[in-house]
Amino acid sequence: MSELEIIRESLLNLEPEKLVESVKASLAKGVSPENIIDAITDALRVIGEKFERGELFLVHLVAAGEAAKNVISEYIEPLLKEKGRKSKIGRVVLGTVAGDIHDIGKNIVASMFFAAGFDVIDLGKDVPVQNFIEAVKKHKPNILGMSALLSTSLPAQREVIEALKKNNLREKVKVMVGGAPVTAEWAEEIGADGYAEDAVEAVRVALKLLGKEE
Ligand code: B1M
Repeated sequence: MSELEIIRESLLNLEPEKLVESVKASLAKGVSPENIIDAITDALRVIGEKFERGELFLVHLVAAGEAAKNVISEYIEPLLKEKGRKSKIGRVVLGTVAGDIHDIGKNIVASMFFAAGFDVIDLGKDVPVQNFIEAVKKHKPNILGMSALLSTSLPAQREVIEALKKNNLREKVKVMVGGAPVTAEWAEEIGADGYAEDAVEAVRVALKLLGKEE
């Protein structure tokens, strides 16, 4: 079994200690943090599907989420942040929208933005519409990023964009959206400026929106 398969299996079997060991072993062998994230994301997707089919329960979803979040925040995010922090490029305000407590992907995106040279103001998860607005007023970011993982929380991305318009802030900031159920079509429909499928693409899109492509 390859290193990445062991990572995937440890998470699928809900074995947090084995997951940590396999991530450490993979890093020691030179496997890239990005490939490790992909393996973890894939296992989480499968766990989510099993949960949907009633083959796993909420307790399993919680355990898998915690195991993934712990190993990523302890061993992967520091590496992403270290990776050649570039010169200051802009400021991003980021958060998971109201009603949604999924933050693993949002945290990865935050680390990638940081590594690319952005100042990152992370508002956390379950962020009310008004908090995004206040943060845009206070921090004057170049980019406002919103993550959503639930079909029920997706509309909150639209609500934030509408609130930006009401507060005459829409033209002052580029809006990016992401998260598993988000699509380019959805981003266009709600009037976002950019959408990205993963964290690497998120940085690419942000740089493009600011006219700073590498
Ligand atoms: Co939840 N959950 N969950 N969950 N959970 C999903 C999302 C689900 C798809 C599982 C399923 O049924 N298949 C499903 C949603 C179904 C739907 O709405 N269509 C679901 C459900 C139903 C729920 C609950 C309602 C369950 C319940 O209570 N009955 C509940 C909701 C709680 C709430 O938010 N109010 C819930 C709770 C949880 C846990 C707390 C247990 C845990 C989250 C822990 C945490 O985040 N701290 C959890 C988990 C772990 C998942 C799955 C299994 C994994 C999510 C994840 O972390 N993926 C998930 C299944 C799935 O996603 N397929 C599921 C890995 C992560 C790296 O990917 O977040 O997509 P992702 O981020 C990526 C990209 O999307 C992108 O880049 C990231 C990195 O590459 N990206 C952006 C993300 N944000 C971006 C922003 C950008 C650009 C790109 O620009 C700004």
